[in-house]
Amino acid sequence: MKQGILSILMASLLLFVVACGNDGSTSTNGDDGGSEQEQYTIRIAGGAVGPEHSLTRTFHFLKEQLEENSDGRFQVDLSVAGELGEDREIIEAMQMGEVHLASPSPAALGGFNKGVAILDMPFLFTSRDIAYDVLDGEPGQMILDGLDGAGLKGLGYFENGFRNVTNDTKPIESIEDFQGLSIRTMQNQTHIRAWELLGANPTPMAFGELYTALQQGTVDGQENPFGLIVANKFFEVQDYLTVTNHVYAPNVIITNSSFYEELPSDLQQVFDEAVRDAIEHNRELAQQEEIDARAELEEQGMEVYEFSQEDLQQMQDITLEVYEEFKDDIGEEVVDLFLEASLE
Ligand code: TK8
Repeated sequence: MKQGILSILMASLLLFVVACGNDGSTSTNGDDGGSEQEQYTIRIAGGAVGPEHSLTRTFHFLKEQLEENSDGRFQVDLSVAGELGEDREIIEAMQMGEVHLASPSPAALGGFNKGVAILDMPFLFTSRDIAYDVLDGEPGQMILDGLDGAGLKGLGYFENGFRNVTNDTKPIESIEDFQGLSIRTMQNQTHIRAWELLGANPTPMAFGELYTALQQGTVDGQENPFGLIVANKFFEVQDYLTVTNHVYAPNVIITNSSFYEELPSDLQQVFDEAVRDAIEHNRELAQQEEIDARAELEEQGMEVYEFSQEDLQQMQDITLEVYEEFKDDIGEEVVDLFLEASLE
């Protein structure tokens, strides 16, 4: 008799526990409109830029901000070591709703909005103050708005930094030294063309392939901000660094627009504020990283050369041709707006 009562009690307890576990508190991304206690998973994805790079550290900061400021209603998963591939694969995953926040380089977004290519143009921004004013102002917002048609929502800009040239063949001390060097570029036509005009042999490839390509001598050199050169240990396979600051590179922060639109308004506000705080934090990290990384590259034994003002002016004059050649492709209104704003 007792055994029978015990079995009934255990079965009832099990049913009660199962019932509690199905009260709708499972996390969702707002597919059903979401009640106020609904939880939302945010997957942040990033390419393999290195665990200590300012962008990776910014994603960890953003995770903290989103989870803390939403009282846990946002649950953030980080895939920021290239687990989901490089920028292009990440953007595709976002369009499929599998990624909810990322900050690819403009080159990877060029297929969704031609105007984005203006952000990677040579010598567009000659200082951070100008870059921040333009990116955070009307010109930058125009580019973000241009992403709407691709199911993406542009949120703002993180900093990749000023790009500089490394190679393992010879010191690059003037423009003439670019002649015949095979330089890896991002996969965008404006960079390929700029390096052709400078007399180099541009080789576009994904960032994740770059270290091996440098190690195997597939390319002689590459160009990236000091922080990425250090975080990916390119100094192990590159002997010479030339400071040109030829491009100020931003990363474009994006979310999946339907994910964002389905958030309750209070969580949209938490989301927006967290991104704004992350931008400020990122720029502080990136500025300090540039100083620390350049010192690190010298400590690692790289020979560092700086172009003279005359060489920099010559490099800028030569690459100005890219603006003419791509003005129609990028959009005359965009090019003119950015050029006017960056000269103010
Ligand atoms: C990192 C890249 C990198 C970019 C490049 O995923 O490809 O050289 O500068 O930031 O997007």
